Amino acid sequence: LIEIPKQDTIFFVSDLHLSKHTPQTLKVFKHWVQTVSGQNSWIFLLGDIFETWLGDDYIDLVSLQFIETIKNARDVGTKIYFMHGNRDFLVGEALGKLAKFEILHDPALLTVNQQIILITHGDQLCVDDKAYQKFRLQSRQQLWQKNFLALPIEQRIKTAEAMRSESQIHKTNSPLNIMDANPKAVEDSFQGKWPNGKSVGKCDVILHGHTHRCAIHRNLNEPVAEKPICHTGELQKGLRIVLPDWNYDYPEKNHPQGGFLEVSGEGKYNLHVFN
Ligand SMILES: [Mn+2]
Repeated sequence: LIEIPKQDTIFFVSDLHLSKHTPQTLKVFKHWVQTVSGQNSWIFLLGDIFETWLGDDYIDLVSLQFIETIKNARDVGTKIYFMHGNRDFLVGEALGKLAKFEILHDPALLTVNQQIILITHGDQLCVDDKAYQKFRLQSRQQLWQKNFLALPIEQRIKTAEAMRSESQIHKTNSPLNIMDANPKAVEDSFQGKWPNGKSVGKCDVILHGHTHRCAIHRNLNEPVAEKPICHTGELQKGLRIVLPDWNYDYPEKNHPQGGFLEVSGEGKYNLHVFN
């Protein structure tokens, strides 16, 4: 349980899907990190920051810039946490050391002004996507990861590409609703029962990304604001906030192009969406 002091501000982003094909998104992200950094700032990177992660031993130009950006933020006093997404789940302690961030278990709990926020990438709430959940279980096993990371880099690249196109086909052929958070899984998570059956502790607010369906939901699944331009309020019981994905490189593909959630230590939230 991470306790946020009253005078601090926390910032959450996810789903940047950074790669060599997203120079504009990387540029905006670098600038954003600089803007929000400082002594009383916390940044939580909630998964799929990278489009793929092939191992900490494979650092390309994009990851180099990421490392530098995060390290600089850390050096001015920002606390930085990283949670795995379904694309960058192989980010390891070595990268954490280089960039000076801490890796968080998914889910994690924060307390802000006596409210408990459960933060998660969000993929585990999409329980209806059985094929993905099966892959997730397998790929989070130590042995699977050890074997994958032992492959020569060319082979890792090939394997990742094959997995990627398989997942694209799966997405295209699946009904949209199985790619979203399951209402019952969300309800149970508020009560402290995680989709895998484990007890994680009750929470007041759930915050996640992954689905690319930015929204603020109250009373579980009733949306309060769908794709809001800027939405503010007080943290309260039953709130579920879904972070936007980022995309400055193929803007025709989505709108908004990015955004983040800001929460003050006193429990006020502000969902900023870049259009
Ligand atoms: Mn994801």
